[in-house]
Amino acid sequence: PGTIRRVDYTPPPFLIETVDLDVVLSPEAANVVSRLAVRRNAGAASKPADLVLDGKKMDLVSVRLDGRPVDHQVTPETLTIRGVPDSFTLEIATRSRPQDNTELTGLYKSRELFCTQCEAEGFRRITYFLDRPDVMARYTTRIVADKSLTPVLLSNGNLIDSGPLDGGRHFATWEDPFPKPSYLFALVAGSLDCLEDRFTTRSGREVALRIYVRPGDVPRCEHAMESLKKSMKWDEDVYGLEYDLDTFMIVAIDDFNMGAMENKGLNVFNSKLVLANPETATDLDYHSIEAVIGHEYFHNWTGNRVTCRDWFQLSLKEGLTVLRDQQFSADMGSAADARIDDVRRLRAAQFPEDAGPMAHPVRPDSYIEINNFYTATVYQKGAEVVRMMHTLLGPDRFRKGMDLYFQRHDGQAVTCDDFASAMEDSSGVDLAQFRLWYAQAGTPDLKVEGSYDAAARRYTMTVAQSLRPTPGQPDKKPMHIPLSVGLLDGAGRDLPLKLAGEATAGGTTRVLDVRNPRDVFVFEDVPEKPVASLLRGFSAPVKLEAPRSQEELTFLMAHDSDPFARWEAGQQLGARLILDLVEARKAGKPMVVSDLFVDAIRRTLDDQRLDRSFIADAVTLPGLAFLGELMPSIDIEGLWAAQQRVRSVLSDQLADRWSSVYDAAHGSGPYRFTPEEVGRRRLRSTALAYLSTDKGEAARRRAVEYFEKAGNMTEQVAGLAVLAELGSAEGEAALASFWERWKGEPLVLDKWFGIQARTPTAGTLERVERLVEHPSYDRKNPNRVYSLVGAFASGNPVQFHAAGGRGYRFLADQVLATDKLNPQIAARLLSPLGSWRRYDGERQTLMKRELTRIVQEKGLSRDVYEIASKSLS
Ligand code: BAL
Ligand code: ZN
Repeated sequence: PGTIRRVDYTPPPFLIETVDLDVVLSPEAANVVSRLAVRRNAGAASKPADLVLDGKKMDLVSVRLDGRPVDHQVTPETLTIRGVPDSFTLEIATRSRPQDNTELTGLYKSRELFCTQCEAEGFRRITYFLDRPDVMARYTTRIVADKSLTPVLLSNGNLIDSGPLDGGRHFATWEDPFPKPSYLFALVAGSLDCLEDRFTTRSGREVALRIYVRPGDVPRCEHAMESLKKSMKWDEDVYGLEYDLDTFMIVAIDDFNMGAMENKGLNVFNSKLVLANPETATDLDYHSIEAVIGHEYFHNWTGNRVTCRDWFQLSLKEGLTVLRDQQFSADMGSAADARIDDVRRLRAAQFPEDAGPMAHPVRPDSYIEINNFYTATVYQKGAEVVRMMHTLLGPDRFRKGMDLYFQRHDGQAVTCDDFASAMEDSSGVDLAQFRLWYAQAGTPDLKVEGSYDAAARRYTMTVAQSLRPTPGQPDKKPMHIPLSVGLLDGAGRDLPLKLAGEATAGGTTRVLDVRNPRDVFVFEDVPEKPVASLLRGFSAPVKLEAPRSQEELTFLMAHDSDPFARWEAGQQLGARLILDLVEARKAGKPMVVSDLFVDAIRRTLDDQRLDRSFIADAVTLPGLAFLGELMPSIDIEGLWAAQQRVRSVLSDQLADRWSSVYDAAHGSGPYRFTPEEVGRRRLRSTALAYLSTDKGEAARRRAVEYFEKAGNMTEQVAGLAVLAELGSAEGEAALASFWERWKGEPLVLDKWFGIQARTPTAGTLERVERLVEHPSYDRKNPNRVYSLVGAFASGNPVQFHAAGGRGYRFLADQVLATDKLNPQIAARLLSPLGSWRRYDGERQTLMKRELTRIVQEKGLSRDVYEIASKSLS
């Protein structure tokens, strides 16, 4: 398969002004007639005689130019119209079979529902088109279908006509007044119920809000609707951005490759990100629904009104929109928890990606299959890049930059550079060096050292940066890194900060501009030797190394005024301890957990000033993915043994604390999704997990009681996970009763599969192998595949990497089987095998063997081929 390169971009030779679609749906086929108003693009470099359209996996029925037959040629991926004039109308009729489309891209069926997914290149499976984001057209869509089988007919924009037709059929015509790229086209048709509400924008537009779901699911849409209204209000308040159509629709679909999709006026969602009630959804589900409803809604401006010139610019809309959804979540709940969450996610998924064979810049330089670039780098690191601009400019100038961006580019398809220019031009801040964040892959290493000169009352901070080579980028330039810092006095108070050359001190947190391989910052009038608080708020996506004693970290854990840095000090302390234990274990020495660490956790649990959510974050040990990144070669067995050892010591030595926390965090009354209640449940579940570490009789009884008395899904799955890990008869009984109760609820059943797949104890792989054969396992349903195979390979490193390589073989088998149905999902499942270089020699051999087996498979998709071959190279 060929490689597409960013530098080869050229403007489209033709533009399409309007698209009139006639879509006739029946159980046998979808017949589409598309009328395109085409003209040459005056801005194009060349003037080709022929028009080449994209298209695949459908039958061409007819093609006419200005009403007449025309010379044309079809290949598996193109339709070429020979000798076209400067301006013309093209009418193309095609036919496809949505019911056979298991790739879930283009037009397909999810159960009895017709739906579409066009990003990135799905529209070309519906009709022949210039399927690229810089071709923006106005769409009118007429849908015809059987009225009783398919009562609801939806597309983008406003409904302008509808009515009955002969033969029991009916039609609906939708018109979207905003020019859009084809990837934002959507169509949904089927039997759906609807929750309806209204929102009045601040300029007085009355917007009808509709959430469509399968019959019977309307009562589970309240939270999604509330989240939507909050998102609409928030975007007006924070960014001055209003909604622009008379209706905003969301449809929940059971079979969906992504989380959700921001189609203009008609968002299509994975049902797990819409449906919620306390009995079936967890706090995490509630939170994700709010965040993703926000994310897709915010795309209306950052993505839809201003879109991407080409797919290399994907982070233009995704990085920015993730930042916006992160800001929204921070404003809706606890900002500290939200930030800790962002960083955890970044470290667990993006840092390993940046250190692996698929490492790519936030704005990639090349791809074989664009669907493989909907990555943590483009999304999460992309958000960090925009956040750093926010940090460098400050909130007011950042907002001015956003205003200028919309003023300049509304209705256009633009680049990441255009975004940076708007920020630069509105603020006067030079972002020339900063733009390297878009171009260079890899996570920078930052080494920070401090020294205090008592006589001169001066504190000197030396910062050294480096960036390792990544595939295709052997040499790197120094980056512009905003490093947010503070200095604490002996009582733990923030000192006022005055940098050398400044007349007076200003503020207690400063953002240092790190720009060189080595930078020195001098703070003056420092009255005593301070403790430095570094990378406050995680001001840059870097790996920080600073020689700080355990005492200093414990001090920061207790006193830092920046909640992120406070949490981070505990994580660093925990990580250092666990890594030391891994070394001790390797050397055959006992794994001794320092009292200092136990005391620090005890103090955190006793600290009355902290909210429960923060305490739960702070007493949760660093995850295995994060820890693995800190090792030259990942010793997964050692990490697991060391982490378990620390857990067990904390469990024993703080048993009274866990018990009292567990008892005190007992809830009453109906479920409420508030920060306080979420924090209470989290802390209680965390305490339960610590209390269950010894697997004793009392622990088992407590866990059973917690599970059985759970008044909501959050507590039920927390209890089930603990019981599953305990194993024993209680674990099996809980799994069986959970199954019995929830076998009719697919989204809850996903949790049942997921908990079993993530259980880190021996025997899990055998269980997962059995579950693949379970009557409820469905390889065609992405949620189910992720909940079992994805959860095992990506969420259970201990068992996936168990000696012998059986986990690797299992994954490769599943990837190959899934690839025949849905290449996008298969490619995503595959990524854990790409980390083979990070493991010992024996595991390397075993992982490479499976990758090689995959690459050699006949008929492999482009998606899987790209990941597997790049992983091996
Ligand atoms: N655009 C694909 C789904 C999302 O990021 O919103
Ligand atoms: Zn997005």
